[in-house]
Amino acid sequence: MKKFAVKTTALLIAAGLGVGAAGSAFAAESLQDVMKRRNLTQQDLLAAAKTYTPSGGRDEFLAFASGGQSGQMIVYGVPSMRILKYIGVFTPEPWQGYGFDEESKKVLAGGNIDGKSITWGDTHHPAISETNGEYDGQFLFINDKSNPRLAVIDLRDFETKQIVANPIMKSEHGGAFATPNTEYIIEASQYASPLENQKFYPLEQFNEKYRGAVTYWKFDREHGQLKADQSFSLELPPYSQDLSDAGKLDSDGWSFTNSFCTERYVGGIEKGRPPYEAGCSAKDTDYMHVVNWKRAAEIAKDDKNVKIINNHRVIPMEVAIREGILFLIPEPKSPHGVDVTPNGKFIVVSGKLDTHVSVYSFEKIMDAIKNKRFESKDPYGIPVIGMKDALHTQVQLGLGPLHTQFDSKECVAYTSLYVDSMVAKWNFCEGKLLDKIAIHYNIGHLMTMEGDTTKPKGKYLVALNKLSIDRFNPVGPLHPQNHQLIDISNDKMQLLYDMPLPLGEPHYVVGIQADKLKPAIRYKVGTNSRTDQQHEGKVRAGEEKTVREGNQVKVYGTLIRSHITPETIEVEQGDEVTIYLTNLERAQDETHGFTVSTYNVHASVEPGKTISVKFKADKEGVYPYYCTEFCSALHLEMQGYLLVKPKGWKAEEGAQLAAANYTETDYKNTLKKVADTQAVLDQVVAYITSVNYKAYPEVVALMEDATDQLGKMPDAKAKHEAAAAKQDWEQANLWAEQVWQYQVKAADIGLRAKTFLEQKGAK
Ligand code: K7E
Ligand code: CUA
Repeated sequence: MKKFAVKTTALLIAAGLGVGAAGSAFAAESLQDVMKRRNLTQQDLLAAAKTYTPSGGRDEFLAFASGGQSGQMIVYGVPSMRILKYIGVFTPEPWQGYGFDEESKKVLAGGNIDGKSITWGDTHHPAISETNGEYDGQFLFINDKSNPRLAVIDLRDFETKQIVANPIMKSEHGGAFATPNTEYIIEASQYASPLENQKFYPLEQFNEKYRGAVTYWKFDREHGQLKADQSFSLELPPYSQDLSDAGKLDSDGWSFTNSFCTERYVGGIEKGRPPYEAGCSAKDTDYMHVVNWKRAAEIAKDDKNVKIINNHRVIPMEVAIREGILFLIPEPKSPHGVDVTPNGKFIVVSGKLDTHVSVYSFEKIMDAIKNKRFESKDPYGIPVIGMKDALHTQVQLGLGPLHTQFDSKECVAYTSLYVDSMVAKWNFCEGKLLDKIAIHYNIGHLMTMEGDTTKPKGKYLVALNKLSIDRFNPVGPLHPQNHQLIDISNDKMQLLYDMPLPLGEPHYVVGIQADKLKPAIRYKVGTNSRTDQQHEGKVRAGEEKTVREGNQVKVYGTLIRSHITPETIEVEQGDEVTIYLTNLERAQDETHGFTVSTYNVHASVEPGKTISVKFKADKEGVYPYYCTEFCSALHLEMQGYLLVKPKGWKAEEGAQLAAANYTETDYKNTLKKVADTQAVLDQVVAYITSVNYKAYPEVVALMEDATDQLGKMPDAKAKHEAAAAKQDWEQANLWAEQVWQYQVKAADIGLRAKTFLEQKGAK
């Protein structure tokens, strides 16, 4: 450590590059100079000042974006638009061992459908758990449109904990949407198919045998799990159900799901008919489904009200009609986006092929239902409420309205206009257009901070654009996605920043006030992070062991800077090997990784976590294993060998490891180095203990780690002294070197603690 620093400085001086000289050359440039050199306007500077986050600064909001066809999620900060994390969800994500250690493989296996593993997903709509209609920052949900699945991510560690497959759908789009207290996560089908999912029915039987559905997944907040046995669905007509939203406040207990292709058009060219796009958009209106989910949840509990399909409780349409829990309302031409206003009084629907947004009044809808004022029934007998009986207002916004989000200012909404490539700001109470801003290009969803809750936070809007065309340096025919940040704190919207997203096409993103999140610093030692339980493979320092039962070899090991215990694993060809590893670190961010050459295993082991990797040692040979995360100065030395011996192999009698022939002088030099380092260490410790370091939990954790490292010193010291007494300079020197290793690691931690305390101005 110290040695490296000295060397680098010496090199710099030798090269004649004083740090001060280089710094002052830049300091001479004024703001005006920079503006001229980089061709920046006053407007640019203002935008920069609104987004720039100085080094070490934090963002006010965090955004969770779906990764579209990447099957993952992307976390970034607002307003800096800095990407903070990719979360592996439906697709293996090697950097965090997702899909390469046993614990995460189990999570992914939860998404198997009919026993088949599906390692990709089309993630669309993230949702944050809510309490009383407000984000509570505890859990995140995301759907997979292609393979109808839903995932749960715990926001304490930003890891995926559960994936469930929908038992009756073949595709789903209208998820995930949380009810105001996260009682249920709503998931609606998209392309109708037979609910039994097992049998073939020809397209000619579409109207009779194909069905849509909406599933209400029960969420058990205490265990952070979706409960399949307490979940239920509502059978729906074979319209293409689209997005959903849960009612809130006044409309709590109800949910709204729109649809397109209520023409029930099928066939297309191969059946001698026009394509789907023509047949599915012929009518002037489609239907919004209005569901009383609170009543439905009660009804679903009674066996006589449900059909059990694939072990799942489904309320048939006739029961829903009989019980008065399902209604339809016409909505204009190929609707998309259904968004309940923060006060819960209105439902905003956009028609992709209409220039209006339609604002429905929940009060009027309830009035029509109460007075049985229906204009007709659909072909399945579902009562249809007349549009005029439900509409509050319609506002002409522009071409291709899609999605709507809300401001902290009362009655203010923002709607994306796909065809116009604009965002419209408007007032949903008075039905008035307020402002428009051009975006680049073809916006899909948009997001305001906590903009789909009962208490939107305003300030920023992110436009999720479908094309970026000329916004970035081209990187081949496929350009990055573009999230554009817009300032909405004033009457006029202002474009602030273009952010390229290089991982899939995010459809939707949710933004939460960052201070609502309370991510953990480390796990309780021995935690299986995917289940939150103590891991069967955990061990403490000194308890490491290898156990063999038949051809099953289980290695119980630990990781701590810069050492993997054990450093040699010997097995026979054909053995089934499981390696459990516990990270014993307490210091913040002190993660180790683990892999074994060519066995396709990898794990990311954060402080306190226990993981396991499993493989069959099917080839004889020598396989290095090592830590994959640069964790300390001697990270590269954090290594070991898996030795796979052919069956029946015997070691040669008296064979020995090669020695380096260290001398007494080497030993003495090492002792000197140890003494010098101790002096540095003493200074650091003196400083830390001279201030109130105990007031800082981060530092207390670091000190525990340092004490751990130093605690190992006496043993190594006794060993080098004993070897020296026997004039075994080889052993003496190496054990003295090991003492120095412990010192270096303690010094590394100590210096980090010291810097931290100095920055915090500890007294
Ligand atoms: Cu409009 Cu899948 Cu939410 Cu895309 S959906 S835009
Ligand atoms: Cu541990 Cu690198």
